[in-house]
Amino acid sequence: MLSAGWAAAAPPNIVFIFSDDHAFQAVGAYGSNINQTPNIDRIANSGMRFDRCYVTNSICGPSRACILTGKYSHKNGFRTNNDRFDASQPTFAKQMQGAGYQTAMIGKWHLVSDPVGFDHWDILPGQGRYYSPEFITPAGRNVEQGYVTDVITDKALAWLKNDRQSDRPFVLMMQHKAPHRSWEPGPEHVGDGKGKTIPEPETLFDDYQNRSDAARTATMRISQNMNPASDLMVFTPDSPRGKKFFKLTPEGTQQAWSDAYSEENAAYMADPPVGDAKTRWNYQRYLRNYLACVARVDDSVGRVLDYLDQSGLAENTIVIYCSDQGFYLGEHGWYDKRFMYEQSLRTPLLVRWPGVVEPGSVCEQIASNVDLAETFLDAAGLPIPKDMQGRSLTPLLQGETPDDWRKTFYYHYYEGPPAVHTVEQHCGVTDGRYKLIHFYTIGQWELFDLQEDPNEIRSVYDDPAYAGHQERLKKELKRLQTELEVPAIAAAPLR
Ligand code: SGN
Ligand code: CA
Repeated sequence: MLSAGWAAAAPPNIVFIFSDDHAFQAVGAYGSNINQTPNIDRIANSGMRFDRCYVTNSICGPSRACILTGKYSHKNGFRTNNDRFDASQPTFAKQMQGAGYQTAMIGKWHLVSDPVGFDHWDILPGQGRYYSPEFITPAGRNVEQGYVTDVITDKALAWLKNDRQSDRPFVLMMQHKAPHRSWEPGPEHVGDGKGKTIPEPETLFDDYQNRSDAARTATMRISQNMNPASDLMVFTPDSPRGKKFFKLTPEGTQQAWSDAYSEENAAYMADPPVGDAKTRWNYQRYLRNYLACVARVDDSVGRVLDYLDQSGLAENTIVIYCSDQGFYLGEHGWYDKRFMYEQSLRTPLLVRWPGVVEPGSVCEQIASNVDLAETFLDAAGLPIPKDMQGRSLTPLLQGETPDDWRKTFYYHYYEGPPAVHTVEQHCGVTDGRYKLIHFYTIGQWELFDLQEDPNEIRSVYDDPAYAGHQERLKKELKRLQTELEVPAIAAAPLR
């Protein structure tokens, strides 16, 4: 059973609340100027906010595989969303289950093979649906009525109430689909934001100059790459998209939807905006829907925190809020993720651990999704396998920074064109201020100084004033590739 570690006297439970594509810019605790997240902020207020939590590969499946294994994509084999997770490999879940923890995985999984290492699993197929979502369990498939964020929360609470064994510590992974594209708000929030104007980011009209070709060739522009009907809810109830949508929604949704959108949609269809006006219109509608999806995730967090309080579990339960990666909310004129630029490299990470984490604390050290597996094992007092590539966050959570904590971070994105959004493959290194990116399939580099250029709109690669940093980071990139055993990429063709 549970091994003798520093926490073994009363091994803590872990509730891991995960969302999909939730940008830190849309979290109150991170200083959002576009929305409020009072419940997610409860975790920050009673725990620690990580301001530099970087993902190893900013995309869904790879982030999940990284979290399970504590390894980079090239080690766990899940580099792109087209891969299949090799479920025979070690994961923190298997190890914790083997040590006596009760383990549950509920919600979005996206790793193709069935979950292993979980006593209970109830997952969405692939991306899942917002309304009337289908779920897969070991016993088969079921379609559930209602809105996906609510259904996942209900299932997680039901597991805590009915299936949890009080004599075992547990790990509950509650993994939301929201706020992933196609940004369909739930019934409670469908009217949110009507008539309000959301502030625009400084780089909404980015011209993609002074950088490599990669930013310019990516197809994730709010101005051009959004489909009005499927991305922005510009449809009528009797149009093909409208019919498809309302077929799945509960009674009453159509009225709420009509109150919220039909007038604006009619105006849009009569006289579609063009040029900058189109970008602005799309941005407003995109953000309105996205933030309404976030609002329900926030409600879900509130329900779970309330239950932990009421049940008395809160005291010995670590609660984590995290997203699989960051997201563009109009920065660089974009939606989606993938790039090593800040908005998608960083993901929100908030950790509450009563008696261990100082309430309201902030950590600026470089943390990562690759650290979570080791953190869970360490918190449980279990040994950390030598081949995991992250590091337990427990010292940081206790307010101490080990002298040899990482000063730099390696990133690698593999899902290049022709995959959706046509973002060139790249790898890179950052020390939190300077960032070197190598788009190796097109033979181009970028270097950013985040202090001088926080919006990352002017690469200083080959600028003599930055020659020292360029040289230093190139060496560091090589050093990290060697340390992390990244296979040589030199063979990749130059296009
Ligand atoms: C879908 C989305 C893309 C998104 C990928 C990956 N298109 O293909 O916009 O980048 O998922 O997202 S959609 O029209 O189907 O919404 S991820 O979070 O799973 O990596
Ligand atoms: Ca995602």
